[in-house]
Amino acid sequence: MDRSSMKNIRTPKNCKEIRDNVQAITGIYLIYPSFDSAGTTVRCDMTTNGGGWTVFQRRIDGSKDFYRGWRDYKSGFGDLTTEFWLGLDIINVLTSQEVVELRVDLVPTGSPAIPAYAKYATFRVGDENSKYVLTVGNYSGNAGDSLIYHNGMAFSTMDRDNDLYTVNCANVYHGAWWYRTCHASNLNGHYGNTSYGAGLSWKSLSGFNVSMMFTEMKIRGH
Ligand SMILES: [Ca+2]
Repeated sequence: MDRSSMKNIRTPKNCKEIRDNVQAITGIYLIYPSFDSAGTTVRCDMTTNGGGWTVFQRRIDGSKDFYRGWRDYKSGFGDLTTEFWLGLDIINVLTSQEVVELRVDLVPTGSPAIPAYAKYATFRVGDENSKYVLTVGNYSGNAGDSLIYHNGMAFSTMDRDNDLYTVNCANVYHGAWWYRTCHASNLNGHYGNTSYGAGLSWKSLSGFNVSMMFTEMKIRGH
């Protein structure tokens, strides 16, 4: 088999192209975003809402520490089979090479644990020079819109205070996010923490004292 010609055939730039052309099972795949000829492994959700979603954030069991600094959020960390943050640089590329929608899947802790979602027809993350500024809008779903509050904000981490509050929101709420003064959602917060705003909050669904047991943030081209 001529591997170079294989590669020419199979250079999907995202999970949607994999779903359309190759495979429709949720799992780990190699994609070829425009900047990276070597390819990048990602998790593809091929099940939810028609599939084809490139997942960039996942919390399922608290096994990974998300209280990390700028360099880790820039480059990504974790394990694609369990919990991870894909990385702000790659999120910037994936949301710049085409127009994408964002889907946020949530399962709050509690009984019964009822899944909910928020979808945004507009979603873009800027480059590092912009401090990964968030552009988000055109909400639909049943979780409520707890992201619009963060529209236009830069990303902040424990070691980079880019928010509008007197101190660093990332320190106060044990996370990393597009904090303002400070948040309406905090999905990179402290897993299982039910202190005010410190857990995986999504205010419009369950306030500030419930932490999600499951979160996924994912994108797909229109
Ligand atoms: Ca501040």
